[in-house]
Amino acid sequence: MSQPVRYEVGAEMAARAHIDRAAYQALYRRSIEDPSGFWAEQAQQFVTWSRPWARVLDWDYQIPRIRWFEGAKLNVAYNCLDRHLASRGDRTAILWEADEPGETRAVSYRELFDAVCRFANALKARGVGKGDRVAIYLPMVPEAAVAMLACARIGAVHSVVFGGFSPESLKDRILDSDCRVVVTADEGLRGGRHVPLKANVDAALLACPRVHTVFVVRRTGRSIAWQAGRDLWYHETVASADPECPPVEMDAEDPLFILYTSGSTGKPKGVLHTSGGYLVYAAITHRYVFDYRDGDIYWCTADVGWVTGHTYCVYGPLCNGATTLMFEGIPTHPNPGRFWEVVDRHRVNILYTAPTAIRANMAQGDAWVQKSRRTSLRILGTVGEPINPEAWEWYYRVVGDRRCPIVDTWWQTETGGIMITPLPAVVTTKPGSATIPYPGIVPELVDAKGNKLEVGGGFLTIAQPWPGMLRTIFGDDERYREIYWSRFPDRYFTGDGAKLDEDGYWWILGRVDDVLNVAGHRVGTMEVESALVDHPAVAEAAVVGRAHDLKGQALAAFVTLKDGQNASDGLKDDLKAHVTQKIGAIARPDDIFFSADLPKTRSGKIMRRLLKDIAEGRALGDTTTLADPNVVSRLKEMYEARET
Ligand code: 7RM
Repeated sequence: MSQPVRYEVGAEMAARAHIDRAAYQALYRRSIEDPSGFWAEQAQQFVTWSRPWARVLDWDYQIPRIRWFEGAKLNVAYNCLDRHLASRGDRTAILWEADEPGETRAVSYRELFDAVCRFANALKARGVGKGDRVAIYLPMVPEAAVAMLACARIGAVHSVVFGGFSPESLKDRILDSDCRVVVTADEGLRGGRHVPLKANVDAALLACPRVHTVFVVRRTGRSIAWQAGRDLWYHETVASADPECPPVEMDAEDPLFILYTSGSTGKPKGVLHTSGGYLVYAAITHRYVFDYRDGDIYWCTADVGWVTGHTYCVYGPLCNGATTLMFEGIPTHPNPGRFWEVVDRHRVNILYTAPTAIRANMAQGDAWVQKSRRTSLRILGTVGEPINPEAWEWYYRVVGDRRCPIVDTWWQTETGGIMITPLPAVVTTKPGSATIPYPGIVPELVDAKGNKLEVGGGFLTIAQPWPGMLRTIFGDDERYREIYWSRFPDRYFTGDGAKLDEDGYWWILGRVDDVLNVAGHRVGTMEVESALVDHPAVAEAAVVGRAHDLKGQALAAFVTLKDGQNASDGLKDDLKAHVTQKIGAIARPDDIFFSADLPKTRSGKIMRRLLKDIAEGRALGDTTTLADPNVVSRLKEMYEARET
């Protein structure tokens, strides 16, 4: 194979960055030889603690139980707000760009502090205290950050639910973590379309009798249903709330948030993160991976409903006193030049986005990018799925004008922050590779038996604990142990396959479990299958991913109907709408294919691997274990003859 293209670190970058090559090598070595010393130093430097820790790390992977900075006390909101007031109270904390171009709001650290204190008091007035869970179902508006930080201030645990999820998904998440309070908006606004958030909450709450309070942010002002006693306007509550709210002193290991993510069963997992370790990890990675410099305008395009929005729109940047740009809209509204217009309008220095957005922009042609100047840009980042080298090159050449290093950052909801990534002044990049581990991170490649491999393909595991790691799955310690710690003893299993090349560079290949990555979002095949079989016409369903130019993966569903049901295009649309209604539009199948039989093993297991071969138009793999090998060859013929 020919050597992949490489991009060397630029001279200017090497001369000015926080961490250069020599510093990285020293830091990485130290982090491995003396992890406790290394992490203690990072924790000291980036976070203000009200009481020091007795022990840096207490790790027992038999249980498994991981405790970082044991005995230490802090408050996350204090770290993101109060301590910045004296030095940068008037600096913009959140720079908001609305869905409508040019409609902007700059919220200073002082204003954000004031809003957080008031809203924290409003939560307290409704009985919310330390350890209580609060659901946040908001669009990309500054109030989302206010609500998260208000929870952190009083020790409540937030569970942000992406605004694109259906009432049913919202209901499941509210019930799973027993949230009693919900924060939402009248509507969301995305690409000019109104999203009925409050109506969705109303529908979800029909099945959540313990929710007693709904705070409603007024975003569009359209009329909504109102339940007196339960529903409260956010703006009215905040205006009349007491502005004094001392931060609650929290233990380093007290929970900060729960965030639901897809796994290989039908039920999403409530990934639990705690306070001290998560904040340290969010802050250090934000500073060094993006080479964040004081005064930079930093823009992460992720929604706060995903972990990237938590760590790199809110906690990392605010802990570092940065200006974080929050964008409500979408890349194509009102035209495909929107991202670049926003970059120029706000003089963005650091842009962090996803391969799916890069490919969508690329598909519109270079002219939309070239209308803008982009001279402010210094660093470009990507996250969410493997980036194909063509999209990487385009991002580098057209968006960054060959001036800006690209950081391709691999991480997960579970890891809390970036794990494998180039540092912009350290690593020669190879398009498509997430390159090397962040200091303190020890990724190891193993084969199916758990033997460590030095090079080649295998499973990606992490051999040492790190402060940002998840602590459990909310309410289900056993599932946590089973999913992450049982497959390979003594290691965290990521669920990803990867390749390690001769230079020690990591190439992430994608999930090895039944989790798909659609446009950078995790979707469990089982979740979609459960939604399909929930439809009265469906007997059985199998969902697989197939390659898709823009979204990375698309969902293909093979469906067997109940006796007496007729396959029709109308039913296909109906099933797609059903999945959208059950889970949300991100899980809507692209293809639905009706089939009288599905390929199964003799023990009755559906062989999704073969369905994937069919959906991707490949030759069929091994069919010898099938109960009836004819089923699959017939299916393949019919699939290929289908009308699309
Ligand atoms: C941050 C986030 C996690 C899964 C992960 C991978 C895939 C993420 C990259 C990537 C290749 C990357 N959290 N993934 N980043 N694959 N290169 N730079 O996305 O929990 O929603 O998804 O996403 O499969 O396991 S997530």
